[in-house]
Parts: sequence; C-alpha cells; structure tokens
Amino acid sequence: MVKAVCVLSPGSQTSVTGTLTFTQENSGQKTTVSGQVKGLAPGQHGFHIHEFGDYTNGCMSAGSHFNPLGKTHGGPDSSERHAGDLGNITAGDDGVAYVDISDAQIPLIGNNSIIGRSLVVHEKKDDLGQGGDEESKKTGNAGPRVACGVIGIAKDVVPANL
Ligand SMILES: [Cu+2]
Ligand SMILES: [Zn+2]
Repeated sequence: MVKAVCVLSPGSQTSVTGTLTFTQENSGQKTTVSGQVKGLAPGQHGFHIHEFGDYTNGCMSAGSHFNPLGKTHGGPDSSERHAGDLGNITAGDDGVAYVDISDAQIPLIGNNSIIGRSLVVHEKKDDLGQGGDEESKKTGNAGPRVACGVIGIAKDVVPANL
C-alpha cells in the first residue's frame, strides 16, 4: 500500500484549508481520496490534480490540469477527461466539504503517479466539459484557485475527521 497526504494552503484572498489523504493498495487499483476542505462558500467547487507540485507563485504555479494522456477536460466519469479531473466537491452551509473519492486515473504507484503534483480547489463549480465554450474543454470554467497543496509521501495516514 502507498499513502500520500496533501495539506491545502489558502489561495490569494481566501482562508480555505484542508487535509486530504490518498491511498492505493496495489498497482492497477483505484486510488481513494478522503478528508475535509474548510472555509469554502456553500455549494460545488472544482477539484483537480494539477501538473506541478510548485508553490513558488502560490496556487498559480501548479500549472494546468494533470494530463499525461493529452486529453481534453471532462468529469471523473467522462471517457474524454484529464487524468486530474476529479469533478466537484460540495460544501455545506458550514463551509466544509467532506471528500470521499475513488478514481482509477490518479495512481500513487508507477507511471503517471500524482505524488509530487498538486491538488487544487476552485472557487466555482466545474462544468465537467459540458459548458459549451472553449474554456469548458480546458478548465471546466471553475474559476480562481481558492486552495492548493503538494501531494507528498505520507509517514502515516491522517484520520479523515481531523
Ligand atoms: Cu483545477
Ligand atoms: Zn481538466
């Protein structure tokens, strides 16, 4: 089993934080992502793996959506999607989103591992490539980056409710 962790830092002019843990049992199996994101506006927010684990210039340095297969933007269940397209998370009235995702395109083991890349949370809802404009096929029109963090190798898994 491989475990990774991402501690989210706020983007510019936000106070969004969070901790997500990633687990993959074996090569070829799905990776689970679980944890919480706090300080969000209630509602849906785009949630993606981005290509660079770089915070030099804040969340902007994380680059584009992780896309090792050269696809266009979609949602987690789309046949055409970036590997990093994990769709949306939903915050309640308290601003907390509880994350529990299982996905086959974000391995921790082997080729195209996401370790060393970034997780980014967006201000707006991801339209999953269905927005009908050009930007929808690139970013899902999810807007500014309200939090981001580098996905690193975990010493231990942080309980999801911490
Ligand atoms: Cu993103
Ligand atoms: Zn994408």
